[in-house]
Amino acid sequence: MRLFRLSLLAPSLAVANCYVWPSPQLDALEALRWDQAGVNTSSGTQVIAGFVEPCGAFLGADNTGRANVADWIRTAYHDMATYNVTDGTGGMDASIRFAEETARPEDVGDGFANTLAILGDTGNPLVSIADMLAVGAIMAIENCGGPVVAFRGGRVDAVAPNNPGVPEPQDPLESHIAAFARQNFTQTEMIGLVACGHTFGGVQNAAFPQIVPVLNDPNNTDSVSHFDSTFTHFDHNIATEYISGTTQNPLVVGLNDTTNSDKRIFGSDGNATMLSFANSADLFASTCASLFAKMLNTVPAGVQLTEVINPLPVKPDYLHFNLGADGKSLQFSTQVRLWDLPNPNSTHTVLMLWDDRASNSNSTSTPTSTNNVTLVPSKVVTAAGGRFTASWYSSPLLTLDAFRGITNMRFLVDGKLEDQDGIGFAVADDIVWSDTSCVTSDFNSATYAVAVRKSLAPTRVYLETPGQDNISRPISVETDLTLQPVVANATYNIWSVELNGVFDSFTIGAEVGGVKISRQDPRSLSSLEVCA
Ligand code: HEM
Ligand SMILES: *[C@@H]1O[C@H](CO)[C@@H](O)[C@H](O)[C@H]1NC(C)=O
Ligand SMILES: *[C@@H]1O[C@H](CO)[C@@H](O)[C@H](O)[C@H]1NC(C)=O
Ligand SMILES: *[C@@H]1O[C@H](CO)[C@@H](O)[C@H](O)[C@H]1NC(C)=O
Ligand SMILES: *[C@@H]1O[C@H](CO)[C@@H](O)[C@H](O)[C@H]1NC(C)=O
Ligand SMILES: *[C@@H]1O[C@H](CO)[C@@H](O)[C@H](O)[C@H]1NC(C)=O
Ligand SMILES: *[C@@H]1O[C@H](CO)[C@@H](O)[C@H](O)[C@H]1NC(C)=O
Ligand SMILES: *[C@@H]1O[C@H](CO)[C@@H](O)[C@H](O)[C@H]1NC(C)=O
Ligand SMILES: *[C@@H]1O[C@H](CO)[C@@H](O)[C@H](O)[C@H]1NC(C)=O
Ligand SMILES: *[C@@H]1O[C@H](CO)[C@@H](O)[C@H](O)[C@H]1NC(C)=O
Ligand SMILES: *[C@@H]1O[C@H](CO)[C@@H](O)[C@H](O)[C@H]1NC(C)=O
Ligand SMILES: CC(=O)N[C@H]1CO[C@H](CO)[C@@H](O)[C@@H]1O
Repeated sequence: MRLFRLSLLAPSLAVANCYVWPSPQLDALEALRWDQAGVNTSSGTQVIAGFVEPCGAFLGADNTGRANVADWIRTAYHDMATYNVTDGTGGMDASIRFAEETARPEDVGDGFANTLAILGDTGNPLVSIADMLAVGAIMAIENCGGPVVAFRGGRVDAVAPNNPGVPEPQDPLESHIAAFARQNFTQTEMIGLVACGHTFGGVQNAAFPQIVPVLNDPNNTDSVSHFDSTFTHFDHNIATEYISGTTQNPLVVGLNDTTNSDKRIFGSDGNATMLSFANSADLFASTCASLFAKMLNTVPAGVQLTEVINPLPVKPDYLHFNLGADGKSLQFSTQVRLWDLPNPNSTHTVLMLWDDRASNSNSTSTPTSTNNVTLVPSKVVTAAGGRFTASWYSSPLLTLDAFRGITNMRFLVDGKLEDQDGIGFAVADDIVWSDTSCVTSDFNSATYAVAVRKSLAPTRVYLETPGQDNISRPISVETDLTLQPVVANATYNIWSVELNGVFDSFTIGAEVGGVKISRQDPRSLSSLEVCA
């Protein structure tokens, strides 16, 4: 009994504020937020990490004086800066993607377009562009020397541009104070947020020729005058250099005092805030963590953000299913991500136990089941600038009885039960790929076949592929499948479609009682067997 209590206590502390897996939108946001360097950086939303590190990189070019990380942060601020706390319009909603906004003098420069282009069409309909912009800014901060910034998801993409509202360098101090007040930031918060942002990047000649001249520096071909001496990293040098009078910040020591906005802002409380930052790197970091979170969470009225998304300690992912051509065997494999294991590089014992339609859940503290398999380590990756590790373990390809299927998983990690406080990890085996999917030998035509448990009785079954609507929001493009002749006494019905010359990657969806269900198990023509 004592052991039972202890084993329950430890995970419940670790999973504080975590949601229950599976939850399609939260799973996608959690992956976007926490699966970073080393995890599928060439595909999906994790593409962001590849454009954050190395922190000094700029779109593959060296010596430009620019850094992608600075653009992620400036893009997020300019998107938020339209916020009007009085009527709740504007805020973080990706309205910065509209050409009407980027054409405004307050949004000069190509950094916004570059940043949005990186996101491209990597979208998932469950994750807004605004959420991706927020995560890009957070990764830039965290992975390049800054503090961990709490992330909440659920931003909603604007359908039209917002009113103007980004402060400009030539504006007087009263106008800056008023602009930040409209954005719901006090004067002290304004000083902080500007310093936190301007620890990255600088002012470019191309965008602000009146502030920065052509520098003729082969190490700085875009002629960028940096705000501090470490422009690709988060640190309090923005404050120490300002206070010591050694700063080269072009918005402090610029020749034309009219555009020295940082000088007016930083000095607006007699330097008290900047002095406190110069005196304490820790105070600067913790203040910036709060201010960045507030900036990213400033959203249009009516938008309901999720709770802070913490990493799940145990997260199944990449579940793959294939119903055999005979309809009787079901192939299944999964991976599981274990967060921050002690000694992540040593091999841990990870046993997966599962339930099927003929076995019952066993809720003892050390469950046993003949449905069990040992998972093998696949890779260890890091997140948030090396602060955390994620250890991935994979199952072998299991062959299950199709009728019994799989309903629930639990894990024994070094003997410790991981079952989401008794709930287990529910597995849906109701909409799966069928082995009768195949590609012709010339790779021009493919049959996509999906097996659906008869008990589900969907009205539609379709393939899903990522697309964009006419205002660039991520959507799923659906291709309907046709129900094939029903086989009496089979567990699954087969739905299929034949497509010519289509190289997209598809996931599966179905509509049941007017509700859409989606299964993230992608297949493309190149992953199919050649047709017999
Ligand atoms: C009164 C408020 C502000 C003014 C007048 C201002 C002005 C500027 C100017 C003129 C640039 C140069 C842009 C370029 O050449 O492309 C710049 C860059 C930048 N700003 Fe601000 N800014 C303000 C507030 C902020 C805030 C609150 C943040 C973020 C929290 C921020 C983040 C950045 C970043 C990261 C860059 C560097 C971009 C790059 O190097 O590509 N700024 N800012
Ligand atoms: C903010 O919204 C209020 C209420 O609609 C409006 O009166 C005010 O002009 C707006 N401010 C700006 C700068 O647009
Ligand atoms: C304004 O800022 C305060 C203090 O940070 C915060 O509690 C509040 O939720 C914000 N209000 C709006 C409408 O954004
Ligand atoms: C450019 O950077 C390299 C390496 O940091 C340095 O050796 C060189 O002196 C720099 N050139 C100029 C013109 O500053
Ligand atoms: C200083 O900058 C302001 C705002 O851009 C501009 O109107 C003014 O002409 C500039 N002054 C000089 C001397 O260049
Ligand atoms: C703030 O500090 C800077 C650098 O030491 C100094 O030049 C400036 O006069 C100070 N401003 C105020 C308002 O005290
Ligand atoms: C784990 O191994 C990687 C690669 O070999 C290494 O970079 C990392 O420092 C190791 N981590 C720990 C916690 O030992
Ligand atoms: C659960 O496991 C215990 C211990 O192995 C076993 O005695 C019991 O019969 C199991 N119960 C079920 C419902 O499988
Ligand atoms: C795993 O399954 C085997 C039979 O295949 C069984 O002997 C063993 O007790 C099971 N282990 C656990 C921990 O349930
Ligand atoms: C975009 O599509 C919607 C319908 O989905 C339509 O109402 C709207 O007019 C379209 N807008 C543009 C700019 O084409
Ligand atoms: C129908 O399917 C079940 C489950 O696969 C099987 O046990 C049963 O023998 C089948 N009946 C017939 C008539 O094939
Ligand atoms: C951890 C990991 O690498 N997961 C997956 C990345 O994407 C490929 C292709 O979708 C999967 O096969 C990996 O298992």
